[in-house]
Formats: sequence, structure tokens, C-alpha cells
Amino acid sequence: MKTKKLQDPENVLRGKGGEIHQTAGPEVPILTTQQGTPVSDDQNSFKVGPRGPATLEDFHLREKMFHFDHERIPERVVHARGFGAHGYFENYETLADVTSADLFQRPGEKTPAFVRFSTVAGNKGSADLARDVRGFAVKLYTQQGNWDIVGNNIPVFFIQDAIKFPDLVHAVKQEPDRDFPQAATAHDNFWDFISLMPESMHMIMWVMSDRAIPRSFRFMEGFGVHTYRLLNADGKSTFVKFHWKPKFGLQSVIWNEAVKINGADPDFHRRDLWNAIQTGDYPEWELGLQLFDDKFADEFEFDVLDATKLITEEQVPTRRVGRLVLDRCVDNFFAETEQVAFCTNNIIQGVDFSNDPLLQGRKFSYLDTQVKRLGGPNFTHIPVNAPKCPFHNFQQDGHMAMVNPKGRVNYEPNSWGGAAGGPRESHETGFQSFLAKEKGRKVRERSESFADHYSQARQFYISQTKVEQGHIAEALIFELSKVEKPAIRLRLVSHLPHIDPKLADRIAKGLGLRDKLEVPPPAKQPLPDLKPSKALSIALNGPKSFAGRKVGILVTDGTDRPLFDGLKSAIEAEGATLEVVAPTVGGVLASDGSIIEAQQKIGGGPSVLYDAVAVMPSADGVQALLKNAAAKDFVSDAFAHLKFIAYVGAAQPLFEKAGIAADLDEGCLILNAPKDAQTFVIACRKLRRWDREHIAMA
Ligand code: HDE
Repeated sequence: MKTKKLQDPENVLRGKGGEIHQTAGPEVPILTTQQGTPVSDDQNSFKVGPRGPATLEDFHLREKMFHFDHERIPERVVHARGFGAHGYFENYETLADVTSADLFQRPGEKTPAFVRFSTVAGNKGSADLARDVRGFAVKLYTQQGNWDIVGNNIPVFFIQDAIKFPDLVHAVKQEPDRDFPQAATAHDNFWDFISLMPESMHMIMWVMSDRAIPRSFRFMEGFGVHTYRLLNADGKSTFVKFHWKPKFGLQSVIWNEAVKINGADPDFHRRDLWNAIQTGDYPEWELGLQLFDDKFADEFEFDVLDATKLITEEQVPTRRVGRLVLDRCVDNFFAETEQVAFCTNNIIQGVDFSNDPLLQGRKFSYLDTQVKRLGGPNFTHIPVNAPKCPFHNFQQDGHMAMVNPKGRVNYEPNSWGGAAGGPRESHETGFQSFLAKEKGRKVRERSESFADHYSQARQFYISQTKVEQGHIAEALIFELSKVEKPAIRLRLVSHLPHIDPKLADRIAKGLGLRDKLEVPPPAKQPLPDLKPSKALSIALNGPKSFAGRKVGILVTDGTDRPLFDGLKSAIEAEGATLEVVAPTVGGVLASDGSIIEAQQKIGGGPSVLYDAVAVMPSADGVQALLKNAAAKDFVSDAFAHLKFIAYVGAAQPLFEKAGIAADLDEGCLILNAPKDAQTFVIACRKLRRWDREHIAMA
């Protein structure tokens, strides 16, 4: 290769065809093949003459292309789109009274953790703000082995028996003939299936609520869903349901906002988590345990083995036993987040399964799926999946085996004795199951105790604020309006009178249904008197401060510097962050001639990306904004999405242009002096100006 050295930067040469060659130097390692052979030229394949045919002997080209051709592994059949991070679980108190699980014995003990959040229905490249359940899968690398709590952000599920899972997933994903819609339940197959599955109605209320469009992974709850058991050292069993409670309180977006976020930043959730961890604002959840005994289970209105039911926190409060902190992003997305393999089977001494038929089926599925995705039985050797405690067994060989046992012995019992004989079972510390007494005929049958399909759907609905109920209704109307077959719409709406007759009317009207509802007789008469539960509402479980949230500040040349600085300090003092949105990403010259750096160009940073906004143009600067459609959308969307808006007097013409000047309310706060910033930030703690909704959405 004849090359010519380029002046700048150093170690860069230019080849005969003008191509750039960046070469190794004293501090730059030499590029090699996978076999370690140094590569002399990574820009050109090996040919017979510069314009001639490629040679078969080009091992570098062959190896590079071969590896690239095999870069993809099958994406997860569900939960394909996900984002993971490392952290730890810190235990508050000893739980020896209820469990012998090692990680819960010593207050203050930290157990390493890996968490992967996900959407369910969409493909790997789908957008983050799809209306969907979020996966909340936690792997705890305990000293007794790995324990996976593979949960969701919704405490109940669509179906009661695992045998319906393939049908559910087929129905929700893209329709098989056309391969759309992507990451959306708003299509015939999904609602057809659901309309024939009354057991789904409780989950449907959750999925149509704002729970399915969280503002951030950091502001959503996680749930183990199923009833599990905890076992103490005496083998005594206590039933348990797992909850993760976000430190920053609950928050969701509004559907119209979700639709726009998906266009403006399809990576909205992963970027949010990444940024929070990178800036040291570590996301945190408390682990809450709902603990109950057999007596409670027997007296409870529903079956604790039915995953379409929850136990309200008024009935069984959550005991907060520790915190989960995420403090490290992955080094490599594929190696960790894509290859992490969660299995409901990964359980530790002191925890045990219940007979929930959904959970029992999951124990079948997860191992299979990992073998398919990760190519063989040795996926446990991948660092993110390997336990961090010692592990020894005689399992060996298979694809990609990396930790085959050493020595001559690979079986037991054996007579080699001592260490040479290899590992042996331990009756003292080995995993022990709860000694449940089981008796019965072998049947393919659903328990009668699972037959109430509507009571908790109703309880969820009446536990929501008026605004939240409105969102559920709007979501149902939106989704069912996308269903082409009128019979499916009718069949679905016909279930709703069992939940709430007014809701049914509202949906029927919203869909323009002409046919009379054919209300199906319930398998079991719904209970009329379940009380609302405050814990089920997002609005009633918001944050106490504006910490962890983000303000978008629209500026122009001439923006008042002291006002801007006052606002910045007030936001940062609250523990929130800000982004400056300017006519160009190069920033603006403020009133005092100083530069205000920008993170976004107008249009690139629409107001849907922020929890609140400030509109701070100068009197001259606002003139250009009047001609900018994105600037107009910035304020009209912020208003329509019920956000708190801080503004300076010069913003008025923009508000007029955006058609909101006459409607400004107490959620719109004028900034006359730097001290006004504090009033604005305090107002922002409420997150939304909910009573604006009837104007904004009219
Ligand atoms: Fe899953 N689920 N699931 N699931 N699930 C998977 O395993 C399955 C269910 C959940 O971030 C798959 O590794 C069956 C409930 C999460 O990697 C698969 C049934 C809950 C994740 C599978 C359920 C979940 C999965 C696909 C019904 C909440 C993502 C890829 C019996 C409690 C984990 C994979 C991650 C992933 C099967 C129902 C949560 C196919 C058969 C209920 C968070 O094995």
C-alpha cells in the first residue's frame, strides 16, 4: 500500500484512492483479527490488482464479514425492547422472622443487582412510549445464588393460565398477514381476543390507564404479580407479593404527549434512565412486601393464586424492607442488556413458588427461550448471567462452554474422596421447597375461585380520580376506534356495564355504537361493595417535590440573563434539571452579551420532552419565533398537556399566535424577577394543572 501522510491529525495517511487510513501509534493499539494477527490495511480488501477480482485467501475480509453476518440473535418473543442498568439492593432490617433468604438477614447489606425494563409487544426497534405494560425484571446476585424477580409495572395480568400465553401474545403483536401494527394494541386481533377473555378485564383497565404510558422508568412501580412464599429457617411459610415503589413517586404522560414523544424521541425512556445514572441522580425504588398467612388467603374475596387479582394495600399494607438503587450503566448494550437471561426459576433458599398456574407455566418457558436466544445451555457463563457467589456442579460441554469443571471427576456419587471427588449436596444449606400437601384428581380445569372477572376491574376504575377515569375512557375509545370489525367493538363494550354502566355509555357514545349492548352474563356475580384503594391511582401517588424532573427553557438572543440564572438556580436547587431550547443549537447571546449554551434547537426539543417549560424570549427575539411553527407548538402543546409554564412579558405575542393567550391560568406563572422562579418551581411539584384539561382538550 502506497500512502501519503496527511498533515493533521497525526498517524493519518491517505491511500491511493483518497481513502483515510488511521494508523496505530505509541498509545493507539494495533488492530488485529480475532486470532490476534495484526492488520495492515482495514480499508481495502485483497485483490488481484487495484481493479481486479477479490482473492479467496483474504482471511481478514472473510472473518470480518462472517462475524458481522452473525451479529444478531433472535430478539425476545415478548419484551424485545428493553434497557438495563446495574445497581444494588440494600437491606433495611433483618427479615429472619419470615425468610431465611440470605440477602434479607443483615441490615445494611448490599446485594449487586441488574435490572431490565422493557415494553412487551413491540419489536426491538419500536418506540418507548407505546401504550403497553412495562417489564420490570430484577436479577439479584445474592451470596446464595441468583434470584430473579421477573415482574411488570402492573400488578395483575391478562390471563389466569399459562396455556393462554401464546394466544395472548399472538393476538397482541403485529397481525401475521400484514406485520402491523407495530407496538400497539389498537387492532382487531387484540380486541377480538380480549373480548372473548372476560378474565382480562381487570388488566385491561390498567392497560388503558396512564400506567401504560409512564413518564419514566424511574417514576413507575414494579410488581412481582404472583403470590410467592417466604420460608423461614423453621420451614414456616408466609405468602408474599413483591412491590417496587419509586422514590420519586408515580408519574405518567398524557396520550397525545406519548404519540408526539414517540416521534420526537423514540428513545425517551432509555435516554432518561441513561442521563439520570450518568449525572449521578441514581434511580431508586423501595422493596415492599405484602405478607399474609393461610388464614388471610382463605378468607380473601378472591383466590391468591389468580394473577388477575391483587390484594389492596389497605387490606395488606406493604412492609418496606430495603431499597434498589441503579448506579451504573452497562459498558456494552449487547453483552449485558441483550444477553441478560431472566428466569422465574432462578430462586433462592427462603423463597418459594406458589401454585399460581400462570407462574407454574412461566417456569417452563424462560429456560427454553434463553436457549433459543442465546444459542445453547451455557448462557449462564455469560458474565451478566453468572452468579457472583461460588458455584460447582458436574454440568459440562455444550455450545460455547467456558467454565467446564476441572479434574478427572464429572459424576457423583464417586469414590475419589475429599476435594478430588468434587461438589456434593448439602442438606443443611441446600434449597428446600415448602412441604405443601397436595392431593387431587388430575384435571384440565379452571378453579371456580377464579371466576369473578369484573369486581376488581370495577375497583380499579372507582379508585381513579375523575381525570384518570377520563383517560381510561379516551384510551378505550381510541383503541376500539382502530378496530375495523363492528362486532368486535360491540362485544368488548358489552363487558363494560359490569365494570361501570356510565363508562359503558361513554364508550358506546364515543364509538358511535348503534347496536344495543349484548351484556354477557357474568360467570360469577361481581361484588358490589369493594372499596376504592388510593394506592391504585397515579395522581394520588405523585412526588413530593419536582426532583428528577426536567424543564425546557425557550430562549432567544436578548433573553434576560438574571432571570434565566434565577430560574436555573431554583430548578437545580430542587434537584431537577433543565435544557435550553434555542433558535440554533449554538445558543444565544443573552441581555448582558454573555452566551447561554443550548442543548436543543427549536423543533428538536419540543415541549413534550419536558415536565414543565419556561418561555423567555426577548421582545426582539419573539418576532422570529412568531414565524416558527415549532415555537408555536412548543407553547400550545405545553398548555394542552397541562404543564406549568413560566413566561416573561415578551412571550405574549407567541401565546397569542398559539391561541392560548386568553386561557392562561394559575398554572402559567409570570417571571418578573429572579425570585418568581421559586414560586414556579413550587407550583411544578404538582406536575400538571389538571383542572385545565376541560379547556385544553375541548
Ligand atoms: Fe414473561 N416471558 N411470560 N411475564 N416476562 C418473557 O422470556 C412468559 C409474564 C416478563 O427483561 C420471555 O427472556 C409466559 C408475567 C418480563 O429479559 C418468555 C408467561 C410477567 C420479561 C416469557 C409470561 C412477565 C418476560 C421472553 C405466562 C410479570 C422480560 C423473553 C405464563 C409478572 C425479561 C424472555 C427481560 C419475558 C414467558 C407472563 C414478565 C417467552 C409463558 C405474568 C419482565 O420466556
